[in-house]
Formats: sequence, structure tokens, C-alpha cells
Amino acid sequence: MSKTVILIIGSNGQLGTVLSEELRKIYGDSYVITSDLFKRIDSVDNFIKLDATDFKAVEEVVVKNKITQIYHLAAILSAKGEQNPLATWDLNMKTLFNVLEVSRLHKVERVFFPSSIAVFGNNVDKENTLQSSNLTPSSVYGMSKVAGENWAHYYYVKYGLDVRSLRYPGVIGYQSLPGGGTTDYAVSIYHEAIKNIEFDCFLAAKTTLPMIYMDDAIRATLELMEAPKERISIRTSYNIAGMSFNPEEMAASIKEHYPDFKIKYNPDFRQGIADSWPKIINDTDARNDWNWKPEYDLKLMTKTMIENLK
Ligand code: AKB
Repeated sequence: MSKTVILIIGSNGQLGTVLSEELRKIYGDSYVITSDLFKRIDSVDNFIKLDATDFKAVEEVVVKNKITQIYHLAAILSAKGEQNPLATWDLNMKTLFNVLEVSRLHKVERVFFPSSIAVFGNNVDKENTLQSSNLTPSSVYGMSKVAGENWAHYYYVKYGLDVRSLRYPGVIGYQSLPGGGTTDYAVSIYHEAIKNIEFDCFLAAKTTLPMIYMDDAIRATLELMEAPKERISIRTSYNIAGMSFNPEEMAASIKEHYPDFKIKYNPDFRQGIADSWPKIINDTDARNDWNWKPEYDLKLMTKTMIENLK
């Protein structure tokens, strides 16, 4: 096997920011190339400005740098996606096709494609959403993830391309901000709480959703990508769970640190998306196949978030 050289597409995003750092720790700075549409002022060396909708540009980066692994994180998320459904479909699918096709042509050894709990719709058991549940999403983002999972599976079966994927719940971390998602409230709430600002929540108090703390999300990604090939039985995308809670429960956990913390509820169009998603994800396959186990619950996450944001 050749020396691992990683390309992260969408490295400025919520997950990309933290994942890039972790991958640099493991593989070394010179073996991790980060890329996005624009360079951040704080971005380190080895950043390439890359528009992943441009096939030739992706191909050039892969060939020139002898890339062996791609983490393709660029996408328009659920809430932003509903504001421009066709453009969302175009971007999410085009970038994935470019990554899959360049990887096939240039024999990239491993590809990571993030899917989401948004692949599920109203016709599943929301209290125990199984890996094999029906996939009839309510958002165009969810539709692009369902299609993406099937394309990942197709490239694996037809061409032997080693594509791996996780269905992320809402990801919560202090290092970076999400953008355009339905679960974003669960990050902003901490930023407002530490500033003593009353939080205006765009979801109703009892809206339970699956979430995961950033450290668990990163660890799940790396564990999946490092697992021996024969342990990966699912080539669409794995359900993974961290914890499940609603805004009211989250506010109560923040009140343990800030007793005066206040929250009000003004549900908007994102309520409809959230209502169509599962409440509790069943991740038995990930646990059985590559020993997945989350470490953070709501209490520990709140403590860690507040300590780091203060
Ligand atoms: C979103 O809210 O759109 C994302 C997701 C759950 O995929 N965080």
C-alpha cells in the first residue's frame, strides 16, 4: 500500500475543521491536504482552494498530490437546502459524482462520504429507527443523502471503490459552528448561554432529535475509516447514535451551570423538518461491525462545551 495522503473537501465546515486537525495529528501535516471554496485566515499550510463541482479541478488535486484517501464533506444542509431545492440537489450530487469518479479513475484507496439522519422520513419507527428502515426523506438534503448512499454502494459493488459512510445525527462541538442545519440550535444555545443571553429556539420545547458530541463523531469517523475492510458489512451508510434530547432537556442541563439561563420557543419552518426525523437511532450494526460506542451523554457534553467556550 502506498503512503496515505488525505484530501479533505469542505475542510472549513463544522466537521471538517476538527477532523482536519485530528487527521494531521495521525498522519502528519504534510500528508493532509485541506480544501474548500475559500481560504480561512487561520488555515494552516497545505490548503488548496477547490471548487468540488469542477471535475478537472478535483482530478488535478488528486493526481498532483497522489491522494490515497478523500473525505468529501462539502454539502448544503437540511434547512438551507429547503430554500433552494434544485441548487442543493445539483451541488450535493455533482460534488459526490466528481469525488466518486475521480477516485475510481485514479484508484483512490478509500473515500468517506457523510450521510445523515435526514435520510429517514415519517414512515419509520421514530423511537427506534433501525438501519434498514424505509428511506423516504422530507428534505432535498435527505434525498441527496439517500441517493448518495446508493451511489456509494454502487461504486463499491461495481468498481470495488472502498467508500465508507455514517449517518450523522446533529453534531455538537465548541471548536466550530454549523451552518444551515436543523440541529444547529443545539450548538448556538451554548454560545448564547455563556453570554447570559436569552435563547430564542427555532424548534419547539419537546422536539427530541438524535445528536452526537464532536469527539464521538470524529472518533466514529476515524474508527470506521480504519476498520479492516472485512468488518464493513454496510456499504450504503451506518446508523450511529450518540444521545437524544429535546430543547427543554438541553436548557435544563445548561441551567445546572447557569441557573438564570432562559429559553423561549419560536418554531419556524425547521420544525417541519425536525418533526419528520427520528428521535432515537438504533446503531446496532455499527456496534457489532466495528465496535462503535459513544462516550458522551447530555450532562457530560454540556459540562465540556461550557468549560471550553467560557
Ligand atoms: C442538519 O441539521 O441538516 C444536519 C444533519 C442532521 O445532517 N446537522
